Amino acid sequence: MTERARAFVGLGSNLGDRLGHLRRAVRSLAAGGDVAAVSPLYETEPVGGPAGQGPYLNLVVELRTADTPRQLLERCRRLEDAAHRVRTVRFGPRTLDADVLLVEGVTVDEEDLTVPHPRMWERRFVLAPLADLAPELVPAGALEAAGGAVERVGMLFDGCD
Ligand code: GSY
Repeated sequence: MTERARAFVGLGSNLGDRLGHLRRAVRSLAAGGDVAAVSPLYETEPVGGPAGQGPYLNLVVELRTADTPRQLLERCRRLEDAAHRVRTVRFGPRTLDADVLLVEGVTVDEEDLTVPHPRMWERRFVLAPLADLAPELVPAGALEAAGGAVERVGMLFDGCD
C-alpha cells in the first residue's frame, strides 16, 4: 500500500466571491480523494500588504496523501490559476491563496518551496484553523502570540451542500 502522510494546506481569499473561491478550491482538492478534514472558516484581518484591503476568509484543509510536497505545491498553483489569481502587488488582495503548510515528517528548503511554511507560526489566520484540526501541532502560546485578528464564522459547507 502507498504511504500516506498527514499534510495541511492553507486557503485564503479576500477578493471577489470569497466563499465561492474557497468552496471551488476545496471541492477541487477533494476530487483528489485524499482530503481528510476541512477546518471551520475564519474571517481574518489582512496581515501584510497594502492598507485598505478587505478582510480574508481563511481555512485549513487536512490531507492524508501520497503526494510529495512539490506535488502539493503544484496542486495549490492549479487551484490559484483556476481562481484566475493575478500576481501584481506583493501580498496584495487575491481571489485565492493556497499554501502548503506542513507535511508530517518532511522538511523542504528549496528556492520556491519551504515546508513547514516559514511564516505560518506568526499568523493567527493559519494557526487558529490548524489548531481546530490538529491542536497538538500548534505549540503552547503560539496562537496567542501570533498576529492578526480572526473570527470563526462557521463552516464552508453547510448541511445542504
Ligand atoms: O499568505 C496568504 C495570503 N495572505 C493572507 C491571508 O490568507 N489571510 C490574512 N488574514 N492575511 C493575509 N495576508 C496574506 S499575504
